[in-house]
Amino acid sequence: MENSETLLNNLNEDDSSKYHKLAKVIDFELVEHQLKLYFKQAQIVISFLKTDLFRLTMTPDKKNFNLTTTPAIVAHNNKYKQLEMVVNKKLITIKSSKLKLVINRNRFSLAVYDSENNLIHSDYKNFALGWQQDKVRAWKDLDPKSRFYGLGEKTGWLDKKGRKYEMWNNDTFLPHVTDTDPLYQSIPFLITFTPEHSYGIYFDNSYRSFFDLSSAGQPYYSFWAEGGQLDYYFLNGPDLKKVISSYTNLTGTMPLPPKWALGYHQSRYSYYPQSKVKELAKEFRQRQIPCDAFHFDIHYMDQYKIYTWDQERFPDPAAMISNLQKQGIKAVTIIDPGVKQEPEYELYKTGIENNYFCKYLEGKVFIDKVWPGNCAFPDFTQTKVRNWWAELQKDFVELGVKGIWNDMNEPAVFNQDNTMSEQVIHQNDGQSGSHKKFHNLYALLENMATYQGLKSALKNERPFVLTRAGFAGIQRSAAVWTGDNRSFWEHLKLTMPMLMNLGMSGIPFCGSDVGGFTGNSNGELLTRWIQLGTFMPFFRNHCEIRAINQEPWSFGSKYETIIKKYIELRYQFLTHFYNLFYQASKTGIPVLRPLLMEFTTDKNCQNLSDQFLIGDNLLIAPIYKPDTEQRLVYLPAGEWINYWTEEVLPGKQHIITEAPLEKLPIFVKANSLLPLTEKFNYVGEKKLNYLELNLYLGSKNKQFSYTLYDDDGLSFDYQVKNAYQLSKFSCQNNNSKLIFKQKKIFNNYPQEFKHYKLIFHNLTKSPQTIYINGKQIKDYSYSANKLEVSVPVLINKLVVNF
Ligand code: NBV
Repeated sequence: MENSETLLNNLNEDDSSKYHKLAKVIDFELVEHQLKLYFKQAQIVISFLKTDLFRLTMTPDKKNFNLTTTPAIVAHNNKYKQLEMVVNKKLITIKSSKLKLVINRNRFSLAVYDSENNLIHSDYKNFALGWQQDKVRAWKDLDPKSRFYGLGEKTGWLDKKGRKYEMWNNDTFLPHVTDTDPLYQSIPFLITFTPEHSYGIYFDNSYRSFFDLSSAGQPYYSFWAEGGQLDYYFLNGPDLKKVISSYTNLTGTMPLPPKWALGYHQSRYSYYPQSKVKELAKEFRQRQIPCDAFHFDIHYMDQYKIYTWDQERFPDPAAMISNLQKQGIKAVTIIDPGVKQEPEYELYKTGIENNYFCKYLEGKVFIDKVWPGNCAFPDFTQTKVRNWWAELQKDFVELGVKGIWNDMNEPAVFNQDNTMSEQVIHQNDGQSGSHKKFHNLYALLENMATYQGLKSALKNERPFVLTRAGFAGIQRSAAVWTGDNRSFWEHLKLTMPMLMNLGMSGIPFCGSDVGGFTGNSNGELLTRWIQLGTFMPFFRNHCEIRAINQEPWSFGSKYETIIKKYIELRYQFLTHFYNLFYQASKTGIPVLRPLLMEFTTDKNCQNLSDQFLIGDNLLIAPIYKPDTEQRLVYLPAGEWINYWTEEVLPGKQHIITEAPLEKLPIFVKANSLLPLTEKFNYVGEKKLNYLELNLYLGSKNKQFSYTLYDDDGLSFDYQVKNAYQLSKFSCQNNNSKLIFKQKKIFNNYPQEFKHYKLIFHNLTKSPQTIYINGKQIKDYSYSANKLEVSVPVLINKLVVNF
C-alpha cells in the first residue's frame, strides 16, 4: 500500500499523468521499410534501417511530420525492406530476420522480441508514448535486472540507474560532485544491459532532454525532450559491443588521430610569454620527460580576440612554434566561439558584413559577455559560416599550429542563463529554429567546421581537435576532455566511470585534466593522476590560472622520478594504444573499457567503477585515495599476471595488491600479447629499433593472437594509398611445444622495426631447442620463467621444444 502510494506521488511529481497518450491506431500501412501508423492527431513511422535497427518517429501533430535527422546521424539511408506483417483485431506484428515488433492497435504500445521470441524491450503500458504541449516523451518497462550505460559525460557510477539526467550543454564551473548535472556534453544515447541481452536507444532530439532511469524507483524508465519529435533509434545487441558498434555506425566513428596526439600533452591557463614557453620545452627535453604537445590557453591572444596573437607576449609565434616543432613539440591553440564586438576587429567586421552571427528574430545580433567582453557568436548552423570558420584555420596552420582546442562552446556566456538566450534564432540554411533546438548542436557544428578546416589546411596531415562541449557524433571531429575538474581525489576517481561511459557512448578519445584543473595539486595527487593518465586515451596535464605549478617536476624529485617513469611507460605502450585507436576508428569499440565489456556475465563487473581495461587484456586499477599503499582489485575469470612482479593470479577473485606510490596496479590477462617499445621522447624522435612482443602464457594452453596495425602515424596515405600494414601474430602452446607465427595480412608500408624481441612470460619449463623458420638458433636467454629471443621482422615461424 505504502509503496503504491509513494509511486503515485512520484508519478504526479514527474508530471507523467499530464501527458496526452496515444490512443487507437486509426489506420496503418507498410511501405517498403516503413510502417506508418495514423492516430487521430498524431503519427508514428517505424523505419527499419537494418534488420536489427529501427527508427521510431512520433509526431503529436501529423501535419508537421518529417523525417529529417540531427547532424549526429551519418548513416540514415539504409532501408531494410524484407519485413513481414501480420495483422489481427488487436495487434499489428512486423518482423525482420532479427526482430519482431508487436503493436497494440487499440491503445498504442510497442513490444520488441528477438528472433527466439524473447521479449527484450517494451513500452510501459500506462503511458507508452505521449506529449504535453511541446514536450514529447516515452516510457519504457524497466527490467529489474537491467543496468544502464552510456549517456556520454555524466557524473556518478558506471551504472547510470537510479538517477535522472539532463541533456543541456553547460559550462559547469562549480565542483562536479556525485550528482552534478548537466555538464558540457549531451549524448542522448542509452544502453540497456542485461547479461543475456543489451540494446541501445539513441534519442535523436537536440532540444533540452531528460532521461529518468527510475530515479524514484518507478517500474519504468523514461526519456523526453522539450520540443521536436519523439525520434529514437532502437539498436539491437544482443551483446554490448554490437550495440556500441551499431551506434558508431549510425553516428560515425572517430577518425584515426595523428600518433603524436596519443602522447603526453602539457598545458596550463596560460603559458606566456614566448620566452617561458621556450623554457618549458627546454625543461622537458633536459629532464628527458617525453612530451608531444603544448597547449596555448587564452593569454596568447590579443585581448582574448580569437585568431590573433598578443604581440608583446608572443612577438614571433611562427619562430616559437617552429622551434618547438624542432624539439618534437606540437602547438595546440585554444579557440572560443565568442567574437569580440569591436568594429575594427577583422573577424567581427566580416561576421557582421556577411550575416554570420546569431541574431534575434527581429534581426539584432545577439551580444553578450565572455572573456573578451561583449561578443557576437557565429551561427554554425549555416554552411557558409562553417566554411568561413574552416577557412580561419589556414593562418594558424601556416604559423605551424597542429591542433585546435575548442573551449567555451556550450556556448558559455557570462549571464544568468550561462548561455545564449533561447530567443536567438539560428538560420540553419533556411530551416531556421530557436536556440532551444540548436543549443546542444552548437559545439558539434563548430567542431565539424574546425576539423574540416584543419584537414584542408594541413594538406595531407591528420588534424587534432579537442572540445569541451558536444553532441552525439562529436567523435567524428574531436577528442573530448571532461572540463573543469578540481585537484580533488574525488575527481580522480570520478574520471574512471566517466571515461568508461564516454567510451560506450561512441567517444573513445577522451580524458580528464591530469592533476586537476581548479585548486592546487600536490605531489602525491599529481603522481597518482599521471598513473591514471598513462592509460587514459587523451593524456593532458592542465590547470587553471591561480593554481600552483603542476608540471611533472613541480613537486620535487621524489615525485618527478615516478612521474617520468609513467610518462615513459605511456610511450612504451604507444604502439599498442595506436593499434587500439585504429580498431576504435574501424569498429567504435573503445580503447578504455569497463571490465563488463569483456566479462559480460560476471555480476561483479556490472557496476565496477574503479578499475578498467585497456583493450581486452590489460587491467588497470588506479589508486584514488591519499596515503594508500594497497588496494582491492577484482580479477575476472581467467588468469592474470601482475605486470610488475610476474606473479600469476587466478581470476574470479578479489585480491589485495601492493601499490606503493611508485606502483600503479596493472595486470595482464594470460594467453594474450602486449607489444611494447623502447622509450622515446616524442613521436618521430627516432626510428625504433625493435618491437617487444610480450607473450603472456597461461597455465591452461590456449591459442591466442594479436593483429598489429601500423602506418606513418601522420598522413592520410593509409586511406588514399593504402599505405599501412597489418601483421597477425599467433601463439600456440602445449606442454612439449610452443609455436609462434607471423602472418602479414596486408603489407604496403615499410616496417619501422628492425627486429622483434619475443618475450615469453610465465614458462614452466626451460626450452631445449628453438627453431626460427626451420633453422635452429642458440642465441636466446632464459631465466625466471622468461624466454627472450630476438628475431627478424620477417619471421614466419618460431618453434620452441621443451
Ligand atoms: O581558457 C581558460 C579555461 C581553460 O583553461 C579550461 O580548460 C576551460 O575548461 N576555460 C575553461 C575558461 C575559463 C575557466 C575558468
